[in-house]
Amino acid sequence: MNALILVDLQNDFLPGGALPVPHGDEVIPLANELQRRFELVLATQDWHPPEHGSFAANHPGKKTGDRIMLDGIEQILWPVHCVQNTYGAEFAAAFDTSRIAHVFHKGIDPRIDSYSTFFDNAHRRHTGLAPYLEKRGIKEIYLMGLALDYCVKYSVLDARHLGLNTHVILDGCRGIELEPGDIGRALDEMKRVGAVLLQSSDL
Ligand code: VGL
Ligand code: ZN
Repeated sequence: MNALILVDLQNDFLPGGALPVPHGDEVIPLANELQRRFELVLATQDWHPPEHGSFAANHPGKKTGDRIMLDGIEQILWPVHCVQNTYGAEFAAAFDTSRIAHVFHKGIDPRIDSYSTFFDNAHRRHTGLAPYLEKRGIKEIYLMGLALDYCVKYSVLDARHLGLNTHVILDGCRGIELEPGDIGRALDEMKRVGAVLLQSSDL
């Protein structure tokens, strides 16, 4: 069995949101359409408490884009985004969530960020996605969503680490490109670990 994993299609990552991914809204129609083609559809939500350590506002004197050490690992500081139970953390209104079997939350621990939908950035805790897939015998996953150079990339690296056959639907992704070239480097890294990069028209 295969699974489609729809990554972080939340208001704050869309144009007008707190941490907008340029053109992020453009992937929603594809997310809606592709769900019919998969036996299992899963989704993730970035889901931070207000005191989360990745928010620049929680570090006096620091600003978005600064890098700090957070509980022993390097952290880029972001604007306040995807705060649990707020509008910004909700799925985009145009996103059809009716076929989603389960939603996995990440970034809940205030002391550590979690770009990956599998593990936090230091692999201290998992989100439950890996055992969920294992229990159902799912070895083939297809990912799309936001942001290509953060959540999608780190999810793909972890998925390969777990030995999953991992496919990235490129026209279903958009990147932040905080530094010029981030998207290109993310594509290279995902390829290097053996992920299959494809277009929805290849499905
Ligand atoms: C993400 C930055 C901060 C992501 C989450 O899901 O790509 N990026 N938090
Ligand atoms: Zn976040």
